[in-house]
Amino acid sequence: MNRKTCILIGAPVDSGKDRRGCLMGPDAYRTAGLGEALTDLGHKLRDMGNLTPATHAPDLGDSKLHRPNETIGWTFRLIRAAEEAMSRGLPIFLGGDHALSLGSVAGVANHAASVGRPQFVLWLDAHSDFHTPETTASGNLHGTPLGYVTGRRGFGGFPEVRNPIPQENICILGLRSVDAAEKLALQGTAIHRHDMREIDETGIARPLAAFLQRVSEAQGMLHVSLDVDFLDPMIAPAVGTTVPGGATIREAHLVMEMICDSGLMTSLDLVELNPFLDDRGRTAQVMVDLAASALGRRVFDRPTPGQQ
Ligand code: 6HN
Ligand code: MN
Ligand code: MN
Ligand code: MN
Repeated sequence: MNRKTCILIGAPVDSGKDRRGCLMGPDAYRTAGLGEALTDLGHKLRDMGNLTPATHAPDLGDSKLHRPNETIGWTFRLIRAAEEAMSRGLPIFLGGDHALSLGSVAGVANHAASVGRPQFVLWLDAHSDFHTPETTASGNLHGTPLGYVTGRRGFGGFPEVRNPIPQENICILGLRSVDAAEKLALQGTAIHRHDMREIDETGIARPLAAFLQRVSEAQGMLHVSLDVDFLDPMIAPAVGTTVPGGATIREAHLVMEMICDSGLMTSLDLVELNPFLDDRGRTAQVMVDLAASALGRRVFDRPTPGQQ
């Protein structure tokens, strides 16, 4: 595993949904030892502390959307933070809810375009997060980041997406809760999507290996967005949108270990942790352990079978 400069970017985004608590996420990851886990693996570490949103109009509660202006402020701030961090190392965005990824993904895509490489996104989530502000029924913008970064319409007031992610460069793993409007919109797209039934039937390694192969052949940059609810709630209870039947601890580690073996990951989001709902910090610890697996923690040195 190459030594990297890991840049921790605390983004206590809590405006993407009604239920509060994700703002405590960045400090929970630090408390659970994320920094030490990464330095123990030989990486350099820079902790940028916690960001605040860019100046934005007040949210007056007169919209069907929940706190849209605060999320707009976060998106402006995070695009800039992502662009800056990408030229200095591997940013790890510590959420915060998944509305964080409107900014982190749009920002890393701008960087990829500036160096002439295609951007790919691996979305590990129970949900497809493919709404727009027009299609969302809940009004919760954490359900919209993949809609935004692929350039869907309806994001008035948000920063222009200068480099939309091509649909075929996105892979979603772990799906088990997709709203009717999202399902309809996804049907017409080339987004690679794998639900839990497929993962039960074929295993999680197969779709992931195929995706990583495509990233590698294209010499792409790879952003990984890990939503806590990708995991089964039995092992990761600290999230507001639990859905039964999620990834097991071993499936999740295998995903991270394969990402590590591929050497392709260039940025990472850890999102949706709500420490207020946690059980003695165990969800925060699982997320830290998964990040460590993605960055080189392993029992024995061996490549993924069939690779290298
Ligand atoms: N997440 N589809 C639901 C909604 O409210 O739009 C749930 C969104 C969950 C968001 O997973 O980050
Ligand atoms: Mn609301
Ligand atoms: Mn999500
Ligand atoms: Mn989710």
